[in-house]
Amino acid sequence: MSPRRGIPVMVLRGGTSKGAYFLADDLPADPGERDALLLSVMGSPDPRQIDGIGGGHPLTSKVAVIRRSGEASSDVDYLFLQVQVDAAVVSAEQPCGNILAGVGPFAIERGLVAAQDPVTPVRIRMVNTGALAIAHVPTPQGRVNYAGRTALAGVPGTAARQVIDFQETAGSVAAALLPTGNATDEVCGLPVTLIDNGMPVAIVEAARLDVSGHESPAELESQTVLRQRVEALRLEAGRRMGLGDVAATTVPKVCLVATPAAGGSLATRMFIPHRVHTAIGVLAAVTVATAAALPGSVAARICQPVTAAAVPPDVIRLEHPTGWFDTVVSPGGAAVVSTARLLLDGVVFAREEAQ
Ligand code: NQM
Repeated sequence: MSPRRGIPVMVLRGGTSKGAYFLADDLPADPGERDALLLSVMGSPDPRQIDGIGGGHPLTSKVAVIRRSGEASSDVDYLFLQVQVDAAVVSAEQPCGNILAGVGPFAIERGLVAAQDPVTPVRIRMVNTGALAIAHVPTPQGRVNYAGRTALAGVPGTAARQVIDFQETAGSVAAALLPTGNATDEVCGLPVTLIDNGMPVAIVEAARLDVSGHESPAELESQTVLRQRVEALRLEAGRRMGLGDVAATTVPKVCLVATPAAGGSLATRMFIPHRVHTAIGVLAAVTVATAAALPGSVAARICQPVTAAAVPPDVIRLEHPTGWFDTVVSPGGAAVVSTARLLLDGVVFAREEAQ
């Protein structure tokens, strides 16, 4: 019997998601073999992922594959893989800005990037879309620091503040920021904004789908007719955005927007696409915030000036089911604040077949 071989892995919380982080060199080079291994490691397909390290929800069934970058403009390449929970599917079609928050720390911990004092800028090429992110990782005395006072809505406690700047996000998966050329289109008889500034999103007013947009994810997920209407809208949005038949993919997302309830710019409920996000994806938030600043879009018509205290004037504050998320959008890109935490550094084992 050959000796059992574990695969080196780190598990980090990145923003409001959690993922398994691997060095590309520790995984099979062939994408088919790699994906089969990852399905086994995460425990898919199975709603509970009981035989793997996935958490039984899309937000905890995520993988980051990192390698040193071959380009002068970036330090590391980050390939994001969404491991579907209840299907044997690993998809590279979407990026993930939450898991991104763990990439800089992982790259430093694994020696791909030399740490500086007190902050290390890590230039990350997001392989899924080609966009560039610069993560400013707190590294006092040359060591990654996870502890800090920054709270992220949807994450218990506080952690070290990590500013992430995004560049070249427009038209990340679709062909352009506004793939149809319009700020608003009619999709399935409803006004919808089809936009991609890091994540393809179809934005629709919640009231048009007969909900308030302030429901909990569980309340929205329990409404079968609503879910069918959202999926029909998504399939048509995908076609109109030039993404073809999106039935089996995780993009575009569908964002229900409504007037804010807590002093923010607008309320959001994000279908990702079959579960409802417990918070909001980072690049999805950048995209919705961009729409909020775009005259004529569905989001801009609903967006309100922020009234919450101590919020800088250039911030778009998106309310979500567990709080809020702030984005600053500028013509050249966007900036967000996130946090990450190293949870585990070890080896993981794939399922072995009986001989
Ligand atoms: O939009 C979940 C997440 C995401 C995506 C999803 C994300 C982003 O929160 O940048 O982070 O939309 O499937 O992990």
